[in-house]
Amino acid sequence: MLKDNFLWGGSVSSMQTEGAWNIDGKGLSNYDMRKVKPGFSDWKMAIDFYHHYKEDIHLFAEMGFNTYRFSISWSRILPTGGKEVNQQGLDFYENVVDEMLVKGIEPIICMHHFDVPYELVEKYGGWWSKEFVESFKRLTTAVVDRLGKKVKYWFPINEQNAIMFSSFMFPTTDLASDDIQGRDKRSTQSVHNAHVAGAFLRYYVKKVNPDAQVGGMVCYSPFYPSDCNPVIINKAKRIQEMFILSTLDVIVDGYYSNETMKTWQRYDIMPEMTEEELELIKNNPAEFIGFSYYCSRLVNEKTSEKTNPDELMKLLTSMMSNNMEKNPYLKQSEWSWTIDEVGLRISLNDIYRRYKKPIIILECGIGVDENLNENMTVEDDYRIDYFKNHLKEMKKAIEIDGVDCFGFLTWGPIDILSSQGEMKKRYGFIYVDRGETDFKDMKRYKKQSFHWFQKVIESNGEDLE
Ligand code: BGP
Repeated sequence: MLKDNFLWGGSVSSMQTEGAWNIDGKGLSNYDMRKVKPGFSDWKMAIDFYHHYKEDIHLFAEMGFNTYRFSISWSRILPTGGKEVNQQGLDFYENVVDEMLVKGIEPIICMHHFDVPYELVEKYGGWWSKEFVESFKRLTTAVVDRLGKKVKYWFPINEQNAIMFSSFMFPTTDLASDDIQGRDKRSTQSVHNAHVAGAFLRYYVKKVNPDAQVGGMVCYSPFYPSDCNPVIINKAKRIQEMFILSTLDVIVDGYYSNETMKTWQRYDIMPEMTEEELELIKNNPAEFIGFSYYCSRLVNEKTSEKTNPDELMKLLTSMMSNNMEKNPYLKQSEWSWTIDEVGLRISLNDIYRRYKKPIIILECGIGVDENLNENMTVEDDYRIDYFKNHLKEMKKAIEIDGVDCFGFLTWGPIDILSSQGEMKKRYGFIYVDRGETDFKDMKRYKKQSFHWFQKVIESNGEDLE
C-alpha cells in the first residue's frame, strides 16, 4: 500500500506552458530569442497557461491531483536578470499558488527550468558566470519572500545534472568549436555554480519557512552494459557516476566525491571554488530527492570511456538519436526513447540505497503524436498501458524493496510544447487543440487516460486496471 498522503500530480516548466511572453512586465528570455526550427513552434504562446490557469487547475483537481510542480520564468520576475523586480510576475505566481491551494493541490516550485533572462545570456554567456549565481539569488529572494510561507516543497534547478551541458545550452561565439577543454571548463564551472545556487535556495527557503521542504533534482536513467564483459560493466558504472551521481552526491552529501575530483583533475578542468561556497554547499544539503525518468540507455564496446562533459554530451546525443544500438528487450516510443518500466524500479533502488533519502518521481511519461477523434477525445490506451506498467514497478520498489518514495508526477499532464518546441509530441491526459504554428482556439479536451488516472488516484494506486 502507498502512504495515505502519497502525492499524485504532474510537472511542467514555465516556457513550455505559460505563453504571455511579452506582457505584464516580463522581460525577454533565451527561449523567446531561440531560433525556431522549420516545422516547429516558437515559445511565445505555448499553451497560454498564463490566461488559462484557473481552467487548467480546475481540470487537475477534477483528476484528483494533490500536487503540481511548475517552474518560475526568471525573466517574468527579473526582466533583465538585474535588480529590478517585476511585481506583476510575482502576482501571477501568487494567484496560481492560491488557486491550487483552494483546490487542495500542494504546489511544488522549481526555481529554474532552463529559461533565463536574455540580457543575462547576452552579457555573461551562461551558468559558468558567477553573475548567473548572483541573479539566481535575487530571483530566489524575490520569489521566496513572496511565496515562502505558502509553498511547502521547493527545488532549485530542474535536472541539475543537465547543467553540465551548459556550454551547449548557452553557446557563445567566442568559444572555438574545437576547444574541448575550454568547453569542459565552462561545464565544470557551471556545475559548481549551480551547486552554489542550489544551496543558496535551500538556505533561504528554510530561513523564511523552517517547515518547508527543500530538495534536489536530476534526470535519471540506468546505463545498462550491453553484455557481461566486465570492461563494459565498469564503463557503464563510471558513466552513471559522472553523468548523474556526481551531481546528486553534492546535492545530498554536501561535497564532491573523490571520483569527481579525480576526473576533473585528470582532464585539468577543475572549476574555481571558494571556501565560502563550499561551506554553503556543505551546510545546505537536500532533504529529499526528485528525479525525472523516461528511459534507460545502453553502453557497449563502442561507447567511449571518456567521462569529461564534452564526451558525455556526445554520448547523450548519440543515445537519443536513432543510430544507436537498440536494446533488443525493449520497445521504443515514436521518438526512439526506450520504454522500460523495470528501469524505473532499478532507478528508485539505485537512488534510495545510495542516499537513503525520501524520493519523489517528478517526471515520467510518453510523448505521442495524436489527434482528437470525432468524439472530441483521444483513445490513448498506449498511455494507460505505459503508466500502468510504470506504476506497477514503482509499487514493487516501494512495497517489496522498501524504497521510501512519496509521490508520482507525470510529465506534461496537459499537452505542452516539447523541449525542442514541438506541439505534436504530446504527453498529456488533457488534449490542447493547437498545432505547431496554428494556435486554433487552444481548447482543452479530456483524453481517455484522464478518466483512468482519476481512478488510479482515487484508489491511491490500488486500482490500476
Ligand atoms: C525533460 C525536461 C522537460 C521535458 C521532458 C520531455 O528532460 O525536464 O523540460 O521536456 O524532458 O522531453 P521532450 O519534451 O523532449 O519529450
